[in-house]
Amino acid sequence: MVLKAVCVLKGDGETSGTVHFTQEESDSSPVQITGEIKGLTPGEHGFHVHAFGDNTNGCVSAGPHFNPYGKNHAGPTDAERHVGDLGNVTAVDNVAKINITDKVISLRGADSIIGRTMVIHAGTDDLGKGNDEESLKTGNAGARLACGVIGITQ
Ligand SMILES: [Cu+2]
Ligand SMILES: [Zn+2]
Repeated sequence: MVLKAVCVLKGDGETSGTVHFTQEESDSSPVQITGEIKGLTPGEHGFHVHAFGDNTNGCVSAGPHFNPYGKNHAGPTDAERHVGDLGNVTAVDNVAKINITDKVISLRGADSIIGRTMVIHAGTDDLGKGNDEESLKTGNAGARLACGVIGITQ
């Protein structure tokens, strides 16, 4: 069965959006991610799955990047990365249109992102290439503008 999930991102400011996830039958099928985030400054913004589906204290409660295998932070195409590392999305005229296919995240099994939090950041993710300690943890992507818990939909 095809599995679908959705995430509504909200924050303290003007940034908001909706992201849809679709995965075919098998656990190892890639996940198609589509959607739109508005209220962004033009340019690249870090976009990750964070570990916890907890927004009790806003996006901070989502914790670090989803990293079940204790890896360093990197970009989505790197062999070693956090499961949650989806890289950057690019805003044009304050809107980022999202169309990503990712082979590492899943909607099922150990790498499932269901019940975790999607975060959009104020700054650009350096994809682990920033030559400092923080680059290997967060990509120096800066403040969390908006976030939302990823849930199953029909
Ligand atoms: Cu993040
Ligand atoms: Zn990461």
